[in-house]
Amino acid sequence: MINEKVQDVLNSQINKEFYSAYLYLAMSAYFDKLGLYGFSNWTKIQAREEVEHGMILFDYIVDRDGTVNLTQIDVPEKDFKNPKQVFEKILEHEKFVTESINCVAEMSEGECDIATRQFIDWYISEQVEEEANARSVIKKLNMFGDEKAALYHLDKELGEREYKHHTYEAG
Ligand code: OFO
Repeated sequence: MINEKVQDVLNSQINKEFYSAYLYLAMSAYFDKLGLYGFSNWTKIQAREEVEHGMILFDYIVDRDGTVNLTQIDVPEKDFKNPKQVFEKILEHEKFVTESINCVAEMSEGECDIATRQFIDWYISEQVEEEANARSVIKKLNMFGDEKAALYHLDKELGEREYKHHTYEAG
């Protein structure tokens, strides 16, 4: 059985992860329209990872004999100014998700739910990686400015990202 307050924050985290997937998909569609298929690939793969993050939380609640409570997912923003603005928004969003994950950690610790406290460690590390990834693209975009050739190369680089499957297994 899982503590009810912890279950609530985990359920709300599921919603945030699926919203993240929606947001990345909206960004991917924006890049497709610009013909930046590498940027589109990168954000589409990130969307798949976000679905996975949501599903890992889902499976964890089930394993703890809790109740999954799915709620409405907000409509993501879809009008963006340029690639750099998209990555600034990604960084801003991931910082928000990091804070939310920190709250799950704090809540599980406060409620002496050590299993959840341990479980959430993977998400804490994942957030460090996601913020760093967004920062690294922003730095490159800052360096290149509006240079078309550089954007072309970065698009190629982001097109090389491959999907990595993560799962959660109890025990
Ligand atoms: Fe699930 O890490 Fe991004 O939002």
